[in-house]
Amino acid sequence: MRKLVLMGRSEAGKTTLTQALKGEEIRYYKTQYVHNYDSVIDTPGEYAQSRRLGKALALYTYEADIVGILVSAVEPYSIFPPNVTCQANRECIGIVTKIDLPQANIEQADRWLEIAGCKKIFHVNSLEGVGVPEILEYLKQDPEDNK
Ligand SMILES: Nc1nc2c(ncn2[C@@H]2O[C@H](COP(=O)(O)OP(=O)(O)O)[C@@H](O)[C@H]2O)c(=O)[nH]1
Ligand SMILES: [Mg+2]
Repeated sequence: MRKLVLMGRSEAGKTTLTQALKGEEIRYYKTQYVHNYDSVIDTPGEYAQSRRLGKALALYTYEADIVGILVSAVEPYSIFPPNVTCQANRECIGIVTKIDLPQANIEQADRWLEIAGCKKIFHVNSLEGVGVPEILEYLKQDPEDNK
């Protein structure tokens, strides 16, 4: 199973998705430090939101096989600059969270992730587990198969 590191602003849904991917009971807690689970690395949103901590985040990229860039479907703007994925020397995937909310704008979130440089984008509702099996399946794939 390939290792996934999740990045995104606070409240984007990183911790909830981590719990869903790991099959844990969903419970809210503020992420104060980096949680390193078996195959998912959860990070605090502050890391993605500040330039200085962004460098720290780059280090976690080295520990992972895939970088998951999270944008919730209800975010008012994107924190990811165009082509930011070039800065990671790992494969990057986009993940749109909170697709279940009535005010969700999934197309907008897709567009932001495409601009950030994501080629593959998943849609999830972590509370109900929608879209979670697809991500797990993707992590299980052997990258050699895609060559
Ligand atoms: N409706 C809905 N709420 C979600 C979803 N994912 C996360 N949330 C909620 O969004 C809030 C922030 O989630 P959290 O995982 O802590 O975000 P983090 O700061 O990125 O780790 C919590 O209240 C979650 O219950 C989702 O897919 N759908
Ligand atoms: Mg968190």
